Amino acid sequence: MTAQRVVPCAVMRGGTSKGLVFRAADLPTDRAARDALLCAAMGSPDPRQIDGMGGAHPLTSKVAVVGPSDRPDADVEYLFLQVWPDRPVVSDGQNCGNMLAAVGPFALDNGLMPVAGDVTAVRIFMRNTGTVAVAHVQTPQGRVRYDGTAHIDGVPGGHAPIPIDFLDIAGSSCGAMLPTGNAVDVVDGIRVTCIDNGMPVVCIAAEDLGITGAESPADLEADATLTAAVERIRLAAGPLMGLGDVGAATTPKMSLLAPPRHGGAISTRTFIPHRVHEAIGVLGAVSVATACLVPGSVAAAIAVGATGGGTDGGAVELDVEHPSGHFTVSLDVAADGAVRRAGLLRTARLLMRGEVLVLVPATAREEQIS
Ligand code: NQM
Repeated sequence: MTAQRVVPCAVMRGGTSKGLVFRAADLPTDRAARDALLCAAMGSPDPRQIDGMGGAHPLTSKVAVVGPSDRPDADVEYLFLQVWPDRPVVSDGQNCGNMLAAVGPFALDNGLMPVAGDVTAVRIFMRNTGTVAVAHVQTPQGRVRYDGTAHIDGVPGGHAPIPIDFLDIAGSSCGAMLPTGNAVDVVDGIRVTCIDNGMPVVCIAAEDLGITGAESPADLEADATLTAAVERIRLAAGPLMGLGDVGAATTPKMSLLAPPRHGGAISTRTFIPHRVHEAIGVLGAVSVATACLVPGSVAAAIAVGATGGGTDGGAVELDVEHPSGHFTVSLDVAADGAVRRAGLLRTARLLMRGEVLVLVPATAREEQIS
């Protein structure tokens, strides 16, 4: 008989994503044991994740692992893990800027670092990419505040604002911001821009794939010819971007671009990489916004009012349209075109705290926890 294992965790919304947040010390250190536990906790593999906490979509099947950091430039460390709903797979191959928004509040709520005034700056080392983000968490009267009036598209209502700054994230997965060395490559007969400013993304003009770019995520997912073309390009672009065989990977993301329709700089529909995002990933949006500033790129040819690069010290604000609204990214661009800082707004909320129960054989450490 396999007993139910009991593991402390919180359920949190981070930006437009949702998932389980664990203290690193509460999970097995053995990777296979950890992944088995997380699959069981989420109810994977099962497209409906009916026997677990997952929401049957990649955006609601996410895990953040948070622990203290002994790095001089960070207060806490964050490991993002994507649990595939329909496969017994847990991947650390990508970062997630949405679940990142939950990390600061979780660290403060769980005493991983002290509150420091009305707003606490939490320096987060993101283990997936080896880069640092700073999240500014509302902490009046010594406690994390979740309520407020800040709104982000894709989440109903208002919440406490969590401005986040990303520092030096160019090439964080691929080694270079333009991993192929080119602003444009031709892959499977289609012009693309491969870029990594925090997230590997392949930018494609929607019209080059025979669509307008205004289609709904459901309509795009139902278009078998389109999805096959997008996947062919992805599989070919992965090795060119230094990511190797990406057949089983969640990157690169595939962003189909069109002229803005609602006053923004550019319109997007993003495959992540097989489902279509209802909005756009945080670092995905940063990479697309950055592509708009790269002279000669597929994105720059489509974007409206996107200028930057060469304006040393100036912040450029870019409004990335997506299926459920806008995502505004602020980029600090150096004279040589390098992006030094990306800033954006997220919100997060603690939805539930307690313990998750999983049917997996216990490790010695979990025996102690339970
Ligand atoms: O790009 C979805 C999300 C993400 C990732 C995805 C993300 C990011 O919206 O930083 O946030 O692209 O897989 O959570």
